[in-house]
Amino acid sequence: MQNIVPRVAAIQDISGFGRCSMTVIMPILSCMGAQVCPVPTAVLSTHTGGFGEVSFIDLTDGMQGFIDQWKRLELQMDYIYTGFLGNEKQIDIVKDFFKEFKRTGNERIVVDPVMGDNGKLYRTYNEVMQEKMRDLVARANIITPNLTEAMFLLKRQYEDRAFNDVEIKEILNALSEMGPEIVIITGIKDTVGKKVNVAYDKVAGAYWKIPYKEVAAHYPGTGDAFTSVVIGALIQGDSLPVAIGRAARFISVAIKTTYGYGTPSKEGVMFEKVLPELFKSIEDVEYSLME
Ligand code: PXL
Repeated sequence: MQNIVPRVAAIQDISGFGRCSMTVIMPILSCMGAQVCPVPTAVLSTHTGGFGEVSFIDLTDGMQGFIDQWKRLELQMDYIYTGFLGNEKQIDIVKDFFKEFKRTGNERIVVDPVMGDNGKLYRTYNEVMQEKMRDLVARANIITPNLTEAMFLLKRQYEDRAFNDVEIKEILNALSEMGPEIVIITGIKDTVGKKVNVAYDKVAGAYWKIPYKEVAAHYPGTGDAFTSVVIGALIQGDSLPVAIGRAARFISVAIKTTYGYGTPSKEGVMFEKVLPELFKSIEDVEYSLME
């Protein structure tokens, strides 16, 4: 780590209501001891998942100015983290951002290829954007797709079924061959009937499986919270499986807390109530090595 307080450049949108992207990432990473340096890609009145017509201010043309001034200031980042990207040009600019701020070689690039869920891509994700996202993923150190996104990146058919260890390892390998040395896939059903997050660390040659309890409700922004906790935990020096285990536990507690109040799921999880989870010991974090 290069900075006394590790820096994370977060290239993300700001949605005024609905708890996703920047409004989730900043508090979580701040709690975990990182300085978040936001590069806002757009400002929206709410996220796009169910609130009707959204007021949308596109900041794509302002992003280059961030790169230019940060370069003049010779700012050094420890992590560069991108998620939901709204158009092709943004992906091009993010690629440029990676090039400019990979200065010492120690910076880690985290790409959460937010493209879809449950076997479907978001409406905005045309063929060109998918191809550009593949190129972005190739430049990342760490990627965190869900199973839907993993399959689209690999140009494979999404299947809603259980996967055995051999199949899981093959998917992880195929994604890491695209470039990233750490691949984390969220939301896979394994053949024992458990929901698991899985990971491959190419340098260590290790495959990990981290179980979690599935909850009936679906809340937006949980992917952003998941990746933020993983980054925060890695910054704190946790191993990869422990970082994923902490992220899974945080999401699970946040969902459990929220579900009980019966609030509309589009309002996201009440993570504000469970931030103290991030300070708890890691002893109950479950994981196993895939042989
Ligand atoms: O959490 C992903 C996300 C980020 N930003 C916006 C979104 C979504 C998911 O729907 O709409 C604006």
